[in-house]
Amino acid sequence: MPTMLQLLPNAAAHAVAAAAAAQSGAAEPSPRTFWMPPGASTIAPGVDLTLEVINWICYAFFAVIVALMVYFVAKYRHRRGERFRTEFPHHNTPLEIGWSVLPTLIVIGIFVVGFRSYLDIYTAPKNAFDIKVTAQKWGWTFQYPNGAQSEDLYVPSGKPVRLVLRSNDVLHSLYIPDFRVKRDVVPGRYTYMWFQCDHPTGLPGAELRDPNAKTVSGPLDASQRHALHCTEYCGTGHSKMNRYVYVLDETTFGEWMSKQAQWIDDIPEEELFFKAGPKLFQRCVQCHSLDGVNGIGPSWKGIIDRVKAYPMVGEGKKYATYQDYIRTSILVPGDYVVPPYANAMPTFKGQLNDKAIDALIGYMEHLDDFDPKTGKYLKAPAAK
Ligand code: HEC
Ligand SMILES: [Cu+2]
Repeated sequence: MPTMLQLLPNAAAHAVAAAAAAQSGAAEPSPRTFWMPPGASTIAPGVDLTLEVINWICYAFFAVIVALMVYFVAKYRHRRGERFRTEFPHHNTPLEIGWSVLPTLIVIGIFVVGFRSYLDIYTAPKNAFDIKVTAQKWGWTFQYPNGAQSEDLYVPSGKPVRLVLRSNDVLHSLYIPDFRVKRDVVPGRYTYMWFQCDHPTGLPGAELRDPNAKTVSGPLDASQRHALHCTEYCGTGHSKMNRYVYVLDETTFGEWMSKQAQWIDDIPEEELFFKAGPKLFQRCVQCHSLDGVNGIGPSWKGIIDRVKAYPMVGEGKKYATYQDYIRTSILVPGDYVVPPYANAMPTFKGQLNDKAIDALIGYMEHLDDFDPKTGKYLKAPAAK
């Protein structure tokens, strides 16, 4: 544990780091301090400086007050045979002005230091790279401009990144301690957060990329990647919302993003329905359920049998097969609007390719194999 004297240089170091970052525009991660994990974003030095300044004001007052208190206790202690030595004091104008003015000045100082980083933190630069974040019991979905999706967060280094946050259910809160950013994720409203990290962490190790891996193990990148947490208790699975942030240099990030957009291409045809199905269903779950409860759209429970019985489905009819009908429902939802629902389904044309649609149809055909509440595959070896 560092002593008070070791802590002293932190404030100076942070001030230097803040100034350097402001000048060069490129910030190396700042080292771990007694209170804070390493600071890896461009705003980290400012946040840390604010904290150090406030802390040191507190240490100083603590020392002065405790020292005076001990001194007075000794000096004015009751001695044997002695009556009160002095009158009770009543009024002291210089003292009273002093203890009003001094704290006011200090608080104004804290405000100035704090407000400057506050402005940095709240206004995203115009050229920021947008990533959509959906919080849901109990996980995160990060969506990139090219349609790629991930469960850990991947960001490009050296440019501002803006996260557009929304929740599918309850209050969550996204916190990346190393970046010194935290924002509530509120159902029914968008919130925003931005940061810039100039220091790439690299891609996770092979184990981490295995989508079936239950645990994240291996020392490959543990020292580099940044932790990401939900910091709003959101139910029993709250702790499952701990993930990682990987910062990639621009080329690697571009490659990663295009590869990620094609994740489904690597899945063999016969494994599609259980490997891709639950993941794709996350795009439908706001409106469709698996358990028979109708929402904005009809539940998928029993959907195949229901659809097969439609009068316009069958050989020689408008839709030759039920697969045809479902495919059209996904690409051109208005082609047939199921009564009594509104034509409220967005088209997934350009977002779901043939393979993804096959995966979804396979999913609907095998609904008995999935948990009707969570949509998770029940036969998966790693399911429990
Ligand atoms: C914003 C809400 C919404 C989302 C998201 C949504 N749907 Fe729908 N869906 C509806 C509504 C409303 C209907 C009924 C009206 C209609 O037929 O267009 C419907 C109908 C359907 C039908 C026809 C069901 C039947 O019983 O005939 C299928 C199939 C379907 N959706 C598939 C999907 C798939 C697959 C996804 C995700 C990739 C999805 N939907 C996402 C709202 C939604
Ligand atoms: Cu949460």
